Amino acid sequence: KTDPKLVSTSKFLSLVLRHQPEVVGMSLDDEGWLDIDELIANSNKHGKPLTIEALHEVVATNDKKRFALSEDGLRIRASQGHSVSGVDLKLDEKTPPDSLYHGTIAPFIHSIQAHGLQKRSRNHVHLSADQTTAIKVGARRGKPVILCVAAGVMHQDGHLFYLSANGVWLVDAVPTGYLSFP
Ligand code: HQG
Repeated sequence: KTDPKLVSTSKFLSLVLRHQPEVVGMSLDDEGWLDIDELIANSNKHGKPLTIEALHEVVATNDKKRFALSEDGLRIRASQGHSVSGVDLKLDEKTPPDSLYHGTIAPFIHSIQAHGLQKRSRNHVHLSADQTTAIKVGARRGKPVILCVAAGVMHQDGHLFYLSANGVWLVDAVPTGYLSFP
């Protein structure tokens, strides 16, 4: 159902817009944007064929709506998932639902119990609004284990929550006291 060419374009855009814009000789601006014309020119220059049509098709059809265009349609960015430091998406903080979920795998549980959820290589810890999504996130790594986060209480205690344009909840960390383990 998913066209392999679009998947490969999506993976390439994830690499450039979240992790390594330097592979096409570019750097993200403070809010994570790249100019689309420059991105296409630089990608082609670096041997990564990218067309405006493929880019727009990925933005429109991507299963997780990973990428967003600026209002004027001239720039593109990833909606979440960055590891590039210094990117501030300027999301408004938002009151989360009482419970959010995090999908992980059993080998990480001991460390998560000790240290809470940490952002590791990314700029935020990613939380899901529903368990089905969390199961998919965990299943990327193995047999999923779903943790419940007491997000409402955590928010009342002063922790800031952000909701990405594609519906992923982002926090700086989840201390272990707010986690329930299965
Ligand atoms: C784990 C995908 C040990 C954490 C998904 C996770 C998501 C710890 C891994 C997005 C830990 C980090 C993000 C601790 C956290 N000790 N392990 N103290 N704290 N971990 O990929 O949430 O398809 O950075 O459980 O759908 O798995 O890329 O985060 O397993 O939205 O668009 O460390 O990536 O989206 O892994 O996934 P990640 P994630 P995309």
